[in-house]
Amino acid sequence: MADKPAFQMDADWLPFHPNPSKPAYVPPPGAVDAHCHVFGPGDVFPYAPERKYTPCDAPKEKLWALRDYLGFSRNVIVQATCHGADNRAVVDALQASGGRARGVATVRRSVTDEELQALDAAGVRGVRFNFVKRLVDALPRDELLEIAQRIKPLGWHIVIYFEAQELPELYDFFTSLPTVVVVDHMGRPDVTKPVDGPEFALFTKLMREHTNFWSKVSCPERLSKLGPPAYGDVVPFARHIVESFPDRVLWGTDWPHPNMKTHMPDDGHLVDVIPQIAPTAALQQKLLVDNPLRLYWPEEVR
Ligand code: 0GY
Repeated sequence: MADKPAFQMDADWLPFHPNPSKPAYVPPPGAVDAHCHVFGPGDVFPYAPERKYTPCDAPKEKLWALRDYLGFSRNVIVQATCHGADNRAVVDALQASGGRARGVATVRRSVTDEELQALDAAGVRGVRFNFVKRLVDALPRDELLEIAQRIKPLGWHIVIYFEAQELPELYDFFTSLPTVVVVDHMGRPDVTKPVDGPEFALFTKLMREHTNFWSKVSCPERLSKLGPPAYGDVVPFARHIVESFPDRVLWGTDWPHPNMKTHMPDDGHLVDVIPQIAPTAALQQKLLVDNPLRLYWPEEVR
């Protein structure tokens, strides 16, 4: 009898690209893919009962192979909602990475100091607060603030994920957070609206007036209406953020691209967008090397 998979990927999901193209763009030495995930494998690291989707397995070995193929040196592995607050898959990957990966975890207020210390020892450097309603049931804000105060002494930061239409309501809460705050995917702008319009202006105001805020200029594949390979409608948004805040931006593949239902990006194409959004070697060095090292490997920065 054939083995039944422990978890069956959602029927409307696409698996990650099996053979991405080799990018024409060559990242600088030491480049960091600062937003990616590992999923399962589900029979070893089960998906969370409260998850809103069941992904394809995307184990660490595949992530290392992609890192090397695309010309990157290191990864920042971000806990995804399908694993809830069970960080074992991320921790396993960090411990197997030989120091070449750091992580962002998800915790609840029930986390103990010993558990936080163990995550830190494994290479976790932040927690993620997710406000995307299709992905999570919202946690009470007092719980998030409590977690923020507990992780601050560790020198960790907070990664926030939200969609642009939610920013007005969340703005004051975000600016009350006591650590560095990294925004996933530029706060998911609606790229059919103007880059100098009021919606994106609120996000740039957040970045300009609160210098503890950083942005990932990632995920053109989620934001674009024009689509691959150039994702040309997302480029002006990302380039504006990179040029305005060159010391507070990060880039990542978002592999294995959870919840992509219409097209699965070719990761080589995503890498080839980098010189469009960071058009000089100096900006690329900050985006891909200097900034992620400052946040995730500060002990290497003099
Ligand atoms: C992403 C995006 C998504 C999912 C998650 O934690 C997650 O489940 O991050 C998404 O569906 O937009 O950042 O990879």
